[in-house]
Amino acid sequence: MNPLTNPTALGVDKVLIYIFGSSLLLLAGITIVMIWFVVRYRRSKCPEPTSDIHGNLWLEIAWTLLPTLIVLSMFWYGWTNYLGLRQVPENAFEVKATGRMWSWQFEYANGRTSNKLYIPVGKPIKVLLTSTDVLHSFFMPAFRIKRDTVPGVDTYVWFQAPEVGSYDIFCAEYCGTGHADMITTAEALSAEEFERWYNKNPTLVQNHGRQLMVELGCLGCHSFDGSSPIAPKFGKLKGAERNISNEGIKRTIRIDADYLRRAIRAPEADLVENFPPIMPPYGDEISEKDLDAIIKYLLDGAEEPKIDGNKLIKENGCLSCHSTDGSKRVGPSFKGLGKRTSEVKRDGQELKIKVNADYLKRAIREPNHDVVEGYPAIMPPGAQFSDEEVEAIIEELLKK
Ligand code: HEC
Ligand code: HEC
Ligand SMILES: [Cu+2]
Repeated sequence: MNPLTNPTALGVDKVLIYIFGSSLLLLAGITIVMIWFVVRYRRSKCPEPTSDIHGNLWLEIAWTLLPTLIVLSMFWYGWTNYLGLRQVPENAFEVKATGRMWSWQFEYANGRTSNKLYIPVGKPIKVLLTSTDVLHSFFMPAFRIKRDTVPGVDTYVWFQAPEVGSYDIFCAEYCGTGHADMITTAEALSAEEFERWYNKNPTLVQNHGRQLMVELGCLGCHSFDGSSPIAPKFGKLKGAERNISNEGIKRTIRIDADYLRRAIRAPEADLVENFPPIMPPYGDEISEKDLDAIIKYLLDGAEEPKIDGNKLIKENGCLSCHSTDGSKRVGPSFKGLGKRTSEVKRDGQELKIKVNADYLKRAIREPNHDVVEGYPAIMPPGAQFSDEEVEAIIEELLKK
C-alpha cells in the first residue's frame, strides 16, 4: 500500500462517484428522451396515434434486466469497498478512543492519554471505540469514517493520514447540551516527531530509570527511603555533598552526573565514606542510554513524579461541563470552589456543605451522592482515577 494515500476516503469516494455518476447518466438519458418525445410526438404534429403496439418481449426483458444489473453493480461495488473500511491492515497502530459527555479521550498502548489524537503519518491507525455514558459518533470527514460509540459496545474504525497536518474529529450523534463541544483533531506527525511525542511522557521517562534499577538489582543494597543501611540511599542527589575517599585520600565533593557515572561504572574509585567497598562495577550490562536514564532519575529525585492535577482536569473532559471563569455551564464553575458553601440534595434532603477536600473527593468519586442544587445529576463518576490522582485534582480545585 502506498503510504501517502488515504485508502478509506479513496474507497468511499469511488463508490460515491460511481453511484452519483450512474444516477446522473440515467437522469440525463431519461430527460433527453422525454424531451425529444414531447417535441417529436406533440399533438400538432401527430394528431392521431401512428402505431398501436401491445407488447415487446425483448424490450421488457431489457428494461427489467438493465436496471437490475445497474442496481446490483452499485451494491457489489459499495459492499466490496465497505469491506475495505472494516478490514484493518495488520500493521495498524492501535489507539483507544472513548466518547463521553462531552469530549473525546484517546489512550495509547503505553498508557499515555490525550484529548487530541496524535498519530504517525502514513501508517494505518485502528481506533478502538467505546463510550462511557450515552451514544456518541466518531466522525472524521477527511477519511470518510463515521461510527457510533455505544456504552458497553466495543467497535472500531481505521484510517491512514496521507500528509502531516490536522484532521477534524467530530461527534456526529446529538448527545446533549455540550454536543457541539465534542470537537477535536487528529494531529498527524512525522514518524520521528510522533516517536518523540509518544515517549515524552515525563512520568514514563523518569520511571524508566527507576524501573531499570529495579531490574538490575540495585535495590538489593540501595533503598529510596533509607531503609537499607548497607548502601547510600537514593534520593534527590543533585548537589548533595559527599565525603569520599580515593585510595585513602579524602575529599568532599558535590554530586553531579560525572560522579554518578563513575560511582556506577567504577565504584571502587571513589568510595562513599562509612560504607564498605562492596558495590560491583557495572559495565556492559548497562548501556549508555540506560545509564543516562538512571543518572537522570538519581539526580532529579527519587520521589514519584508529581501528578499534574490541572492536566488531569483538562484531559478528562471536566472543562466541557465546568468553567473556570465563574460562568455557569452544565455544572457549577470551578472558580472560587474552595471558598464556597455548596447547597446540595442528598437523598431528597437539602444540605449546606462547606467545600473541603472530603466533599470534593465524594463529588468526584460519587457525584450522585450529593447533587448540587439547580443542576442535573449527570456528572460521570471519576472511576478512572487513582487515589493519588483524585488528590492532585482536589488540590487544584481548592486553588481555583
Ligand atoms: C552489593 C550491593 C550494591 C549493589 C547491588 C549496588 N550498589 Fe551502589 N553502592 C553500594 C555501596 C556499599 C555504596 C557506597 C560505597 C561506594 O561508594 O562504592 C554504593 C554507592 C553507589 C552510588 C554512590 C551513591 C552516593 O550517594 O554517593 C551510586 C550512584 C550507586 N551506588 C548506584 C548503584 C546502581 C545504579 C546500582 C545498580 C545498577 C547499584 N548501585 C548497585 C552497594 C551496592
Ligand atoms: C457531563 C458533564 C460533567 C463532567 C464531564 C464533569 N462534571 Fe462535575 N458536575 C457536573 C454537574 C452537572 C454537577 C452538579 C450536579 C452534581 O453535583 O452532581 C457537577 C458537580 C461537580 C462538583 C461539585 C461542585 C460544587 O459546586 O459543589 C465537583 C467538585 C465536580 N463536579 C468536579 C468534576 C471533575 C473534577 C470532573 C472531571 C474529572 C468533572 N466534574 C466532570 C457535570 C460534569
Ligand atoms: Cu457526543
